[in-house]
Amino acid sequence: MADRSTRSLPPSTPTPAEDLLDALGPIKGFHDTSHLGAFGMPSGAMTEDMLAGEAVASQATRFGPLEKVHAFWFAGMSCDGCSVAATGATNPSVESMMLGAHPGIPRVILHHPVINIESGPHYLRPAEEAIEGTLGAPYVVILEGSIADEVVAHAAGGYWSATGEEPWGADGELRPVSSTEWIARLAPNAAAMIAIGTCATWGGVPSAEGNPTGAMSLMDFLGKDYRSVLGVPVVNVPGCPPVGDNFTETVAAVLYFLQGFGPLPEFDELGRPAWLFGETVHRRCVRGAYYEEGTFAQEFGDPECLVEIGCWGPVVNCNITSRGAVKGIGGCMNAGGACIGCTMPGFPDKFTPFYKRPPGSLASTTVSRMVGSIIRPLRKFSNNNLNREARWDRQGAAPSAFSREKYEPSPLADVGHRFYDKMRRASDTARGDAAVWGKRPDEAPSGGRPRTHT
Ligand code: FSX
Repeated sequence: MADRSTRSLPPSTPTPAEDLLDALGPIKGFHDTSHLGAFGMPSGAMTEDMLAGEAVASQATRFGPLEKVHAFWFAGMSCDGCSVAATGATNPSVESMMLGAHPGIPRVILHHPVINIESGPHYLRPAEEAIEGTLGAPYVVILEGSIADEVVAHAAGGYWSATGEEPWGADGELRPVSSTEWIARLAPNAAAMIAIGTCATWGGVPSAEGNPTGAMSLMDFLGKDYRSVLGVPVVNVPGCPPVGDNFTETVAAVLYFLQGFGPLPEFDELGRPAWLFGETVHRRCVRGAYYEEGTFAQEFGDPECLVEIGCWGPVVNCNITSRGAVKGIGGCMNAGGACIGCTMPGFPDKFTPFYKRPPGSLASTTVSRMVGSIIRPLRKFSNNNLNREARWDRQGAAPSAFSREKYEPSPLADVGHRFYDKMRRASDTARGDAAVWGKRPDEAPSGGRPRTHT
């Protein structure tokens, strides 16, 4: 059973993590790796040892007591898209953190089932040492995918998702150890627990209405009173999949804190990095101005605002429009996709049916259309004038071979432009009795014919 004394505020009712450990009972010992051999080359070699010679973290660059921090990556109910997103991150990259290439950040010893070269019991050994308290360095735990209710599966003699086997069955036989169980056993002594992706942060797709797994988030599993040994609540980096840089940047910020090199970064009330999720998609959307002018895409491929074909961006917290997907490039609305709210706790149930107009958007798009019908022609009117150099106004012609027929403004538009220009210059403290329309006197170019209309 878990040592509940490590929890700073024991809850009055058991958390799902405590329920699971109660159901499973205590650990019955670990593999004896001395008899296991290499398990097939090179599975016995450790990634940590292989990279040690290349790592650049040193006393001079780490600026703190920690030379390394272990990061245990587990997958619950997931599609592994979070692993793809994280390994595609560029700023910082997973590789650079594994090499300790960032001054102030300790070297990250990543234990990832896809990335590492060791396998089988050799792969599990560091996690066993973390549980035993013999790892010799602090560790963080990263979860992708949601937590399945393994109490239900265990009672039926099975499991939902597992990482490796341990001799914890009856009479010491090997039993698959669920990712959920690893999480429950490692959480009490972790330096930080980090959920990556919407499945791990809120429950996501595996917890949608009708699922049989009882899937839940890491926060739901550990309970609201959970704190790491350094007092950090569960950190959440949502998105389905998340932006890779959002994850690695958050990990880097937490590592700076663990190193004592910086404060704990600012998280919002749900444990999201506040600097990444404080704005809505719409506020930084490349299509936002179309909304303001009341023009909307009617089918995919149209350039305008996507609200009427199912975009929830105005009410979704996400930075995909400003950060892009990978290396600042791509991202849903930038590439023509409507926002389906994948970063939000209400996803997916509160956003279905996908690609249908959100009902609440009707009022705002109607108002936007009304205002836009006035604003658009006025802006077009000014835009026409501003696309003309003042000399061309005087000459009455733009010297471009691309000029369209009737490029010159009509007499009525010309009067309007003159009137607008007077308004503009009313606040010009340097104005004088300019003879030349559109320029201040001291800037008037010489030459040119007076403007005439023919
Ligand atoms: Fe979930 Fe992660 Fe969505 Fe997939 O592993 S956040 S289903 S994109 O990738 O867990």
